[in-house]
Order: sequence, then structure tokens, then C-alpha cells
Amino acid sequence: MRGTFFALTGATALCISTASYGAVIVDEDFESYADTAAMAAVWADGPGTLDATNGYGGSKAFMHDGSTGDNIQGLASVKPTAAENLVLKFKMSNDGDTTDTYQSVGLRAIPVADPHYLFEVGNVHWVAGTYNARILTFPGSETNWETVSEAVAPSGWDEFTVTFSLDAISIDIDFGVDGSNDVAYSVALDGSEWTKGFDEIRLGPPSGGSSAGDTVYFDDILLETVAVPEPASLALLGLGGLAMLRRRK
Ligand SMILES: [Ca+2]
Ligand SMILES: [Ca+2]
Ligand SMILES: [Ca+2]
Repeated sequence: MRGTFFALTGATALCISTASYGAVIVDEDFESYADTAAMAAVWADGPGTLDATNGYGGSKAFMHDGSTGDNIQGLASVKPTAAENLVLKFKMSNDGDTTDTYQSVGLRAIPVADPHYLFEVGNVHWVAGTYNARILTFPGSETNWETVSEAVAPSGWDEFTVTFSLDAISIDIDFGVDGSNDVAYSVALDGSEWTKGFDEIRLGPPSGGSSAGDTVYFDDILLETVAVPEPASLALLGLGGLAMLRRRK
């Protein structure tokens, strides 16, 4: 029994080491750009400008004044798989009044057609709550705009972490970026493979709209694939159960 247990533990260790997937797709702190023109070579099309002093921690950031249009960066059709989750992290400034705001970070498949695979999260003033998300037709999900946070975020920086897996889209928000999570929201998906991936990441009013009179900053945008943690954990749980069964014999 002892020999069997250690042999399986070795197999589990192999599982963990070979499951080291993960790749950084976008890692953007806006510090490398000399000016708005340089930034627009990467984040194209929209009216956003490079701000030198109002970024997180007094750094550079992306500033959107609310005029019409999104700044867009192309992606190579990225999506979660059974082995890897897709994780989006970013910081967004909130001016303390979300009743006038229409600003988001978005991911979408191109062309926009049913099923959409269209995701946007941020402030949408005509939906209840402080922060909202548009999760438009993913496998097993038929939602559109939903309230993510009923709680009012204090003015200043908030950090969003969005995890796309085949089973769910989960949104965590840390008000104040103090390391303490304040919002946990999740929509279940049906576990099937995605038939499309995200071809664009967008900064600005959702779907290229406008947010007149409202200036918002975005900073520290990270989009990456991360190994799904479950298989190793489940294997360990399975081994624990196997060891208990063997002890009972
Ligand atoms: Ca920055
Ligand atoms: Ca506002
Ligand atoms: Ca917090």
C-alpha cells in the first residue's frame, strides 16, 4: 500500500510540472510611451490620450475624456480552453459619481454576430449599481448588461480581475486597490469549447459610444492565459480518498 501511494504521488507531481501553461498577451502600464501618438500606434482609433501624472501611483495612464469612440488593440483570437483560463486584470479610476459615466474595458470577437462573445465591464449609468458588465452570448449564457456591484466605490482607483473559464466568467473588484476584494460576481457558462476567441481589447465607452463630460483613467492592463488549477488539486483529493479507502480495508 505504501509503495502504491508513493508511486501515485510521483505521477501527480508530473501532472503539476507539465501543467505549467500560461502566456502574457497584453501587459500595459503606459510608461513606455513618449506621447499620445506613440500610444495610438498600439491602442488605435479612439480619442484616448496619454496622461503623464494621473496614472496609478502617479505614473502614466490612458485617459479617455468621454468623447465618442474606443481605443482598440488587436488580439490573436484568444480564448479559454479546458487547460487554460483567460485572465484580464486592469485598474480604472472612478470619480465618485457613476451616475453620469459610460466607460469600460471590453473584449470582443470580430465580426460582431450571434453568438457575440462580447464582454464589457465598467460604469454604465443606465444600469443599476456602481459597476456593470455586458456578457453577451457566450456558451450557455444569454445575459446582456448586469449589475456587478451594488456597493458604491469610493473615488479613486479600483482593480478588476476577470477570469474566463469554460465554466464561468467571474469578476472580482478591489475598491481602492488595497489587496482586499470587495466584489465577487460570476456568470455560469456550460463548459463547452468556445467557437470564437477575442480579437480586440477596447478602452473607452462600451461599443464605441460616448460619455460626455466624464474623464476616466485606465492603467496596468494585463491579459494572460493561466493554467486551470483543478486537475492537480482533484488528483490530490483523489489520492487522499484512495489512501483513506485503503486504510479502511
Ligand atoms: Ca502607469
Ligand atoms: Ca463620473
Ligand atoms: Ca479593497
